[in-house]
Amino acid sequence: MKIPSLKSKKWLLSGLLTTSLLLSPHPAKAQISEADTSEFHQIEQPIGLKLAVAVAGLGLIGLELWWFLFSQTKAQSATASEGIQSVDITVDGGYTPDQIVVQAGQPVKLNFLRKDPSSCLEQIILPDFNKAINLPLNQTATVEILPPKAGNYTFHCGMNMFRGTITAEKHT
Ligand SMILES: [Cu+2]
Repeated sequence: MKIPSLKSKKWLLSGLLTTSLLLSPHPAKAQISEADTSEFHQIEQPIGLKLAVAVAGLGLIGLELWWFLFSQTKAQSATASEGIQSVDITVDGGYTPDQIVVQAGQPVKLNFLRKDPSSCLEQIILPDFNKAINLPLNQTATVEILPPKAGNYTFHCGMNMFRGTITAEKHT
């Protein structure tokens, strides 16, 4: 019984929408009868607006797609040596790389090299591992973590303005 009621709600909504769309040009139509020359003017504007909205929508979709593809290429896998994985992360106006792929259940050394003097990036916080570390300027600070299972773990600056993700994958 739930599904039909949901469908009827949708029908009701689309019905209301259609009605409001049909009703909205009425004030414009009233004006058209007074002056025929204004007809094109009155109709052109909504079409231009619709086109603008459509173009803006497409632009947003394109931007999202670009962002998705772009951020995918930025992901970097940790290099493993004698059972310990390590990643060098440069801290300069954010984190590079900000997406790190590691193996779950194995220790990971995150070597943060902070080049940015802003206090914003002074602290690095790894909430999932209960770690908050101060990063000295122009020095490498190593943070060791052990992602217990596959999943995403985040790290961020002291004010949570810059973020990065550690993706732990299952053993293969
Ligand atoms: Cu910050």
